[in-house]
Amino acid sequence: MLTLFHAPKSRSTRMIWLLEELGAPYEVKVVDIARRDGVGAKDPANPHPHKQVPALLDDGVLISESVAIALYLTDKFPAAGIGPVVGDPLRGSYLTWLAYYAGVLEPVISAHFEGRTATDPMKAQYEALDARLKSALEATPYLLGEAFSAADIVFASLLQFAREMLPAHAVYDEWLGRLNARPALARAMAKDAG
Ligand SMILES: N[C@@H](CCC(=O)N[C@@H](CS)C(=O)NCC(=O)O)C(=O)O
Repeated sequence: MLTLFHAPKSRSTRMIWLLEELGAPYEVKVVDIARRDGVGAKDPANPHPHKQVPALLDDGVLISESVAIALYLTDKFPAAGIGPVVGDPLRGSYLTWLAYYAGVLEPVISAHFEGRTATDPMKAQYEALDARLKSALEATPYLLGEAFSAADIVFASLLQFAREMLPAHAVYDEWLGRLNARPALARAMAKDAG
């Protein structure tokens, strides 16, 4: 049995969306987290090493970090077709986008959130991130091309949470429009509050 450790309106919300897209059997355990505004506290019931969310337990195996969980789940449920598996020509692109999210987007967007992207070198990194995402989405409707994937879930969840983290542009809004229409997202939002 898969158990997702979750806090409403957080980085674990997108994992409910992913589990819904996969049609996976899972349960959600809501845990408290220490939020940026000072509300909440680290929850001893949360197995995450830093008491963050998301965390996933799969029959006693703990997986943390959003992109690791996304990759683990799409590999575990390949029939859903939203995470190219080893041997698929799109596997390289899939791994690239997931690693780019964790290694580049998260730190650059954190810097932007904290007002540290007005001057170089963070300004150049922020602009490069924006340019790379825009050019991918100008070329194809989804990050991996013609088909939706878990990479879209991971990246789009940032803009669903805070649209202003990337500059205004129709290509982002049209992409979000396609994703926001997905029934699995609606189901996930209904479950988000626990
Ligand atoms: N790199 C982690 C970040 C997880 C993270 O920062 N989660 C936030 C919620 S959105 C959290 O648990 N904050 C509480 C804390 O840091 O103690 C991931 O992507 O899974």
